[in-house]
Amino acid sequence: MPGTRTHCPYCALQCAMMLNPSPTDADAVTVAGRDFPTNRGGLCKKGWTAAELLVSPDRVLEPLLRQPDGSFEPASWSDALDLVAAKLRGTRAEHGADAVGVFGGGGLTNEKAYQLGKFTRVALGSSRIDYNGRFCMSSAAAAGNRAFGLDRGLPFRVHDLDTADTILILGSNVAQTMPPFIGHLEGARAAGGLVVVDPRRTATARLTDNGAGMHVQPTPGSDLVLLLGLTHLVIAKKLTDQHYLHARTTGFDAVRRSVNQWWPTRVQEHTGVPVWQLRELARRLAAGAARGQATGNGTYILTGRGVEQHVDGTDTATAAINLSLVLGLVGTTHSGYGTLTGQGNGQGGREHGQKCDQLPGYRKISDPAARAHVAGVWSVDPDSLPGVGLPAVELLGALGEPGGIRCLLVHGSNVVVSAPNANRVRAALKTLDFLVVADFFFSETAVLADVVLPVTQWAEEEGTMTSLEGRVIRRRLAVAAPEGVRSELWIWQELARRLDSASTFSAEAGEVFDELCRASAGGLADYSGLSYELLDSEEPAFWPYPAGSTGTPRLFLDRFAHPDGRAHLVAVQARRLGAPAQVDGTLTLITGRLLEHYQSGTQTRRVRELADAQPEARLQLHPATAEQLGIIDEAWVEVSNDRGTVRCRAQVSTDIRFDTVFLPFHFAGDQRANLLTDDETDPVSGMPEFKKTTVRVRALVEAGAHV
Ligand SMILES: Nc1nc2c(c(=O)[nH]1)N[C@H]1C(S)=C(S)[C@@H](COP(=O)(O)OP(=O)(O)OC[C@H]3O[C@@H](n4cnc5c(=O)[nH]c(N)nc54)[C@H](O)[C@@H]3O)O[C@H]1N2
Ligand SMILES: Nc1nc2c(c(=O)[nH]1)N[C@H]1C(S)=C(S)[C@@H](COP(=O)(O)OP(=O)(O)OC[C@H]3O[C@@H](n4cnc5c(=O)[nH]c(N)nc54)[C@H](O)[C@@H]3O)O[C@H]1N2
Ligand code: SF4
Ligand SMILES: [Mo]
Repeated sequence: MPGTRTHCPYCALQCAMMLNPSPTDADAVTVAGRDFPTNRGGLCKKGWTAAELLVSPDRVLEPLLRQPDGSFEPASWSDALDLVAAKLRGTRAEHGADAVGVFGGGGLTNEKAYQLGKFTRVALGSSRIDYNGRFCMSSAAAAGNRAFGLDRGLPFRVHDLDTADTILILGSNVAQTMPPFIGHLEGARAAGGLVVVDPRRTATARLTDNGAGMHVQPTPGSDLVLLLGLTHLVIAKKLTDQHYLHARTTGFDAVRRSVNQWWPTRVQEHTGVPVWQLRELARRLAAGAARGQATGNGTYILTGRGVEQHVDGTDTATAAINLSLVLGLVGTTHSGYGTLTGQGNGQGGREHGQKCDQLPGYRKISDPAARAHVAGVWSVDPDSLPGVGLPAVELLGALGEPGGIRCLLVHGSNVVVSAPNANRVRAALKTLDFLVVADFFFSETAVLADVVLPVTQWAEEEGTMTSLEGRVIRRRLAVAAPEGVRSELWIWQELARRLDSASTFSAEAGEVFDELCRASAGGLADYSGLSYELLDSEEPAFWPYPAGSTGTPRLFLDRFAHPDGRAHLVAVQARRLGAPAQVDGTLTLITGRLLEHYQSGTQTRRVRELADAQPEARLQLHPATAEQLGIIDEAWVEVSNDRGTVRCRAQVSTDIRFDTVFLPFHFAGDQRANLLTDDETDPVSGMPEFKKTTVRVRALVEAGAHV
């Protein structure tokens, strides 16, 4: 039997792989890397082990209904869906359509993301849908929209980076979060042009160790000041690209004035980055940009969650864009700014209607023309479509509140582990009248559900994903799904029918994709020229891809997406200078990822090789801090603040600033980093503060006591 060409189920790099029939087990497949411009046959260990989960003994294999005594009992699909439909109807009748909420995910295919948005607005009539991309891409997306008029994570191809002269990476640990990606940094690295900004000396930061690279190690949350300071230096030293600013942008004067006060010693004071490093970095970026114009080997600025997941994340991403614009990098043939999208379909998942203010094609639900177009495709009255709903953190905050949400459907997120202020989220979920979780495993969120609906996994379904470079790719069915599980497209079709929906819902991925393409036509994320046939030919397919076009590998070459065709520099200010941590014995906690685990860990904690390599959370802290607190490597510690307490072992390491500690967020129970994080959000994007939390740390036993 021939193998199946597909892509990895996990992150946004969407490495290409083959799924081949297993020689030993007729029901199983094995994974092999496949040549593709992004991964060139390479995979990380999550990708290599991905197929194990298809045959995991932990799989939920039939719908489960909670019983009055709290236990779960299996049920038939028709009984389970009848019950869900009855509860949805009852809630709507008693409390109104907005009392039903929907929480989606950036791991869903484009077809599912689109259908979930339509199902919520049409079959449920509710405005209250949002998704976990709010925790992930929202700040960068908001910054991209206001600067360029369009949000595509990388407005260029990943392999365009291969020939770069200089690459500045802020707050991303790609060496662990997208390992094959670092192949594309090799050129800049060899040229001594790789610069990594991270409070930790990560595997990515260590790539700069070849003599000429730079690792800049600011205090957490100070990147906005750092970027304002770099922009100040570029302007003060007259290193801006005046011709570019004049021809292609607006807003430079306001930005020039806004960075005036950020002279290097003041930036040093607030970021901990030495003046010499600031000057050197500004000089390098400008020299790289100038060289690029002659050689075509460009300069790129890339941001990740480390700088975006803050309450000033939108402004920080905006400041990174402003710096790129004053250097003349964006919308050229050889340079650029980009954000590294995270989840498998983090890009497509934010284009087709899962966001609370959005309709397919990256349209605004508040725009009458967009409503009319999409309502036409759905054959419903535009006035029947609800308005803007609530962004994720507010949506979770409305659970069980008066006038809030009584009934919630979760598709593709494990909020009990991954949402900020996890104690509050868990308590709020328990106040609901009815919680439905669709998953393939008993996630920590599914455990709280009234109904668990078991769904197909990646290799058991057809669909499309849009990768971090805006390339639409095919996910293909390689194995039959276990008998008792169903696709979400089928589930929504069945529920919509039971709810007497005004529009029809197909359960065929190809049909849903064709409808999505029509709904997106004329929108910013226009897919109307795409089809499964074209994608199956493996022709590169970068959106916008209007009918009759051949797609857009590099965006903005002629114009930006604002009506005036220009990029907009937006002046931003650092409002959150606060006292440095440690003044009263507190430390700054940052959270993030380990190579072996994916997100809330529902999947990777069930893969033996990955769980053995990283079985539990460990708090990374500096030896000097550890000594002060009487903590030795591997000893148990307690990390706490007003919101919660985490207990885990210590990992003493010089790879982190002495005033900062780090926890991965992949673990459950009292090792959830999100027991500590705050649910305060960025006012523009709704992004919570995941990367800067004040905590106290203490040893749970005297150092050495248990040796
Ligand atoms: N192994 C693995 N890979 C993944 C994922 C996963 O869960 N596991 N998830 C995928 C998803 S959804 C995403 S969004 C991406 C995320 O990919 P990344 O953005 O690379 O991941 P993070 O580890 O969250 O954060 C990156 C770095 O930001 C640093 N950081 C923290 N605070 C600050 C700060 O204030 N300033 C600066 N400059 N840096 C800071 C952290 O030390 C960390 O090394 O990864 C994707 N790939
Ligand atoms: N402290 C802290 N918290 C964070 C972050 C951080 O850096 N620090 N990062 C944030 C970021 S960037 C992200 S993206 C989020 C991610 O966090 P989550 O939203 O929790 O993401 P996953 O763990 O991928 O959850 C997906 C769940 O859906 C299931 N699933 C996968 N595919 C499908 C599908 O197609 N359908 C259905 N129904 N279920 C599916 C999986 O089994 C899993 O249980 O976490 C955020 N939380
Ligand atoms: S880098 Fe991402 S897409 Fe590639 S194999 Fe690893 S998890 Fe999968
Ligand atoms: Mo993410």
